[in-house]
This record gives sequence, structure tokens and C-alpha cells, in this order.
Amino acid sequence: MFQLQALIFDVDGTLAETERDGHRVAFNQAFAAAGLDWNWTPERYGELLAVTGGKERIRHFWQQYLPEFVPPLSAGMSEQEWIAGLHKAKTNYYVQLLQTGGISLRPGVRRLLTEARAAGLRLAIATTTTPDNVTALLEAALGPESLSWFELIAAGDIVPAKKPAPDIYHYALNEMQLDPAYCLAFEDSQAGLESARQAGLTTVVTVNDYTRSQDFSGAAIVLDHLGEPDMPFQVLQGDAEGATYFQVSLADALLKASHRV
Ligand code: XBP
Ligand code: MG
Repeated sequence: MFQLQALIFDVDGTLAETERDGHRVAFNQAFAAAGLDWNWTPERYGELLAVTGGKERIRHFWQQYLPEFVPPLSAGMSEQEWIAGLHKAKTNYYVQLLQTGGISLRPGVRRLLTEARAAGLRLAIATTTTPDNVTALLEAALGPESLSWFELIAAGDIVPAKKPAPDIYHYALNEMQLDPAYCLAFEDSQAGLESARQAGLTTVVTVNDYTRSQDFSGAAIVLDHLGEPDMPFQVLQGDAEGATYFQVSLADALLKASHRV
């Protein structure tokens, strides 16, 4: 019997809508502070999200859209160091933005985490984003004590290859000595789903405006959000077995169903 043991959450787009009004804004602030006339519009940012990781996204933008651009390197500085500096500034702006309460959790996230803790499930985070960003989001949106709810926060450059590579999920499973057959992952994007699936995880997808039209074949279920008792989710793919909001009982049912097929 596949008894559910752990829930593993992506952060950006899954716990909160952080991309358009969070990361994108912080990237633009860092560009302006560095004297660059780069401005990532919401539409352009949607294209750039195909590349996960902020440093990787900056390099991709430069190579793809401004191949003639020459970065203002100081003596002895490598291109990689220049990108890392720009990205560090972006992280600072992003953390400041979170601290002002600019971003709240998606529907059902706080409720599900609370229920899962009460049910004795182990909780973890597996994300591409920088560790400081995760801490700042959890502290601001869930309260400082919420950091201790997660047994592991696996984030950023801790693994060599970012999503859609499965490395971050492999890392989390290994650190927690968990078998993926007993865990459920929560993602919002195709890259995240691929990452979790390659690590052998049954995966729930909650879409957002940037990811809605992506291919979610292989997901256990695709929802518009996790829902609340007074705010039912919409099932976009799969079978919620009559549920209208996501509870541990549905997590359990999805895990068992995924091992039946
Ligand atoms: C999220 C990302 C991140 C953020 C930026 O992907 O791609 O890069 O956009 O974070 P996922 P950093 O939700 O699949 O983990 O700038 O800190 O890299
Ligand atoms: Mg995501």
C-alpha cells in the first residue's frame, strides 16, 4: 500500500504568484540600478521563463535578444561574475519587495500546509530560486515560524542543473531518505512537472497565467489552484474524485491512483 509520507513543494508560481509582480520587477530594478536600459515587460518575461534560474535567464536574454551587448566588466572580472553581481542586486530588490508584503500565498496553500502538518506528513521545498528568496517569502507570507515546518529547503545552485532536470528533487529525496513512491510534488509549470516526474514523483499541477497553456501530460491532476471550502478549484485535467478543494485525503487518493495505472 502506498501510504503518503511527504509533500514537496515548488515555490515560484506554486506557493505564490511571484513571477510577474515579484521577480520580474526586481530584475528590472537591478537593471536600472546598473545603468542598463533593459526592461522586461510581462509578455517578454513570459518568454524568458522558458529558462529557469535568474542568472541563466539574464545570460539567455543577453545572448538571444542583445548579442552585441558588451558588459561593463571591471578589471579581472569575468562575464559570469558580472551576471552574478547583477543577480545579487536583483535578489536584494526581490527580498525587499517580499518584506513589504507585496506577494501573498495562492489559495489553499496555508490551509493544506496546516492540515498536512497536523496529519504528520513531512514537508519540503524543491525550487530553482535562490534560498534567500524562499526564506523571505515564507517569513513574509506565512510567518517566521513557518521555516521550521519544512524539514528541508532545497533551493538554487545547490545542484548543478536546474529544472527541468530532476536534480533538485533527487537531492531532496536523498537528503530526506525518501522513496518517491510515497511522496507528492506540487508544481505550476511544465519544466517543474518534468523535473518532478523524472525523479519518479506523482505530481499535482496548479497552473497560473504564464503556464496555463503548457503541456502537463503525466501530471496526476491539473487544477487552477488548490482551492478553499468557499473557493472551489477547477479541474483542468484528471479526476479530483468529487473534491472541490485540495485536502490531504485527495493527496492520498492521487498517490494511490498513480500507482494503480
Ligand atoms: C522559478 C525560476 C526562478 C525565478 C527566479 O522556477 O525560474 O528562476 O524566476 O529566481 P521554478 P532566481 O518555480 O520551476 O523553481 O532569480 O533566484 O534564480
Ligand atoms: Mg514554479
